Amino acid sequence: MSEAEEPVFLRACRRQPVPRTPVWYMRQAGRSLPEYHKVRAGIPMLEACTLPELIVEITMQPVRRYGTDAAIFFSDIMVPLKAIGIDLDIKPGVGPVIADPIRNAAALQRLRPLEPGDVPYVTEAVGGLVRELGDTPLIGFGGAPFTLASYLIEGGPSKNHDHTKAMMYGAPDLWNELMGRLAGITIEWLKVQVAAGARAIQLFDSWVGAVAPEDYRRSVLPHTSRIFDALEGLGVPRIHFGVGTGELLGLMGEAGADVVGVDWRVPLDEAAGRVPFGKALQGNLDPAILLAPWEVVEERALDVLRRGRTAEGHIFNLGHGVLPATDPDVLARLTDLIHTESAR
Ligand code: 1CP
Repeated sequence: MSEAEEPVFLRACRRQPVPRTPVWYMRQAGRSLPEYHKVRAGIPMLEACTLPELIVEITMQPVRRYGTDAAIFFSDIMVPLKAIGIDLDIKPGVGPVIADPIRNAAALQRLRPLEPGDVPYVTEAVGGLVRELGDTPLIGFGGAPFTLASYLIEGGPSKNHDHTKAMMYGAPDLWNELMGRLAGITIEWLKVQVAAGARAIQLFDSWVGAVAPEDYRRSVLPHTSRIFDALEGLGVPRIHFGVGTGELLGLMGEAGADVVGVDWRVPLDEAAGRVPFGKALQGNLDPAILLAPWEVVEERALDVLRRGRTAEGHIFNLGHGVLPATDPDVLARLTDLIHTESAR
């Protein structure tokens, strides 16, 4: 395929001209879709992530329904940690829960490197998806070290990340060892997906907005940069996303991704001025807006589109994941709106 014929999603990631703005949604697969609840019934989340046929079906569901410009692999950021033997579960209505949180050097020994043979179902599922998807690119993804560390140290979802920050501030050697091991695991996890056919990757640092810029620079950036550096030679666009990261957008840009994800708190024209030169932006409609009447959705979505035009490249998305209560028909209408209006 010549470069001119590459899918619009990949071209926007590379800051090339596009005939219309590409659209996909974080959490487009999953809880907001009735067909998802149907196929997942009775199958625990982590088990679902090891079943290639089910992974393919769930990943395809939103692509079929909405005609999004990219698919996101159905898995979870915790799957590679489960695969190396960490005792964890994903509890319905809660999220990841770790049986024995990692808070000292001895516990760190449980974090061994990931090998491709630990996740054969990922290779199989990505291969199956590449066949099903045709031209639509598959986005592989993984958790960034800070966000994974937070789950491992806190033992589950956390509001203030107290224990995590206590280690970051108070035990820098232990912190760096933990972050280094997690970066290594994520590098392997992402490489497996790209080797099997994923055409872009997204690194989720969902909770890193809790960290101040100087601490991000000192304690997070080196580890995250290592991941983007390790993937550079693979030739797939790299997307970097976090929530509440308005003050970190410049530093996240420095970490090395091609595309910086923006949540709904910073308008895209403002965000474009905060990231270094040479970055595309992804975002950033507040997911809660989809619960408002259509006129509101339309007005706000067009505003995102307008502001996105000031960026070097723009991929339309929500500022965070689709909320479970979202009406899928609204997402279908939104996708059509973005496709039509951005082509004018
Ligand atoms: O049973 C269920 O349906 C559980 C809900 C669920 C789903 C559908 C969880 C539990 N994970 C997932 C899939 C998932 N997780 C995807 C699928 C693809 C898609 O986006 O369509 C992705 C990309 C993730 C990534 C993920 N997991 C992130 C980063 C993205 C984000 O939302 O910020 C995080 C933080 C997790 C942890 C996690 N897993 C599940 C939940 C509910 C959570 C968050 C818990 C918390 O609030 O801390």
